[in-house]
Amino acid sequence: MENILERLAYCVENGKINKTSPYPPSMKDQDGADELARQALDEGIRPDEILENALIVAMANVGNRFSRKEIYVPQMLMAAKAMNSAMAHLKPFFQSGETKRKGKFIIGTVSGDLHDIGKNLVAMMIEGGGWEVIDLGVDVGAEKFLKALDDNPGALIGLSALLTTTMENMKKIVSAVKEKHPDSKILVGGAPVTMDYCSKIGADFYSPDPQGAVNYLRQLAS
Ligand code: B1M
Repeated sequence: MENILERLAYCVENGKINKTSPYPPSMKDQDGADELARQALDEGIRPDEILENALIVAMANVGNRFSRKEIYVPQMLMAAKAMNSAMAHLKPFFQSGETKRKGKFIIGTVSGDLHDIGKNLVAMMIEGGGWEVIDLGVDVGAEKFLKALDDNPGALIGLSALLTTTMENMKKIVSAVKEKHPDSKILVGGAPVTMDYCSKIGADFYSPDPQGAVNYLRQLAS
């Protein structure tokens, strides 16, 4: 019989939120990520073990399948919802400091830009990768990023831009952050962004998809 962490990982990967959620139809009336995460904690499994051995594994599979175009945005969003329902049980342990995370990641969509679907996917994958995510939302300018960095020294930064017109603001934010914190690491992404543009504006890394972002952070943390 599969152990509880394997079952939890399966629920997250397949977007099964809780017992009453109808998706996916093949798992109707079965426990979902919500119930299984609670049960795993009740069985005495540590929150960091649940994160490492169920949620991170599941989200890495989701990310890789998405990169290979085997699944699409709707499946990824369902996986995100399932992960969030499990994370709701784990968060109090991480927030109390009882369980450590890999580090902090500040993310936002740059000023002038209201697109947040891709940014939210990246945030969710990075959270699933074991990081604390500080999501500043959309239309975020340099000052807000700098304030968040002051409040969370050493945090990594992620910028998302979907409009060619707002890519210029990405450049302004990178310059402002690098001027004040030359050692900071900035990851950029979004449909019009390229590796070439990333190098041109002095950011540290570009990823076309959430999994690339997770891999970059993992490599920095190791
Ligand atoms: Co807008 N929009 N939109 N829009 N919109 C686009 C981006 C556009 C390409 C549509 C088009 O004309 N074909 C076009 C941009 C053209 C350009 O600049 N080249 C456009 C435009 C012009 C506009 C408006 C100006 C329209 C108008 O009002 N005249 C306006 C701008 C508003 C503003 O931001 N100030 C606008 C508004 C909107 C809505 C509000 C209606 C809505 C956004 C809703 C929301 O986000 N909450 C919207 C939408 C939905 C889109 C499209 C249809 C879909 C974008 C999306 O969510 N894609 C888009 C056309 C399209 O892409 N087909 C379009 C799915 C998402 C998962 O992908 O965000 O690329 P994406 O994220 C990917 C990767 O890029 C990467 O990972 C994600 C998963 O793979 N990634 C990162 C993203 N961020 C990353 C960060 C990283 C790493 C990877 O590290 C930090």
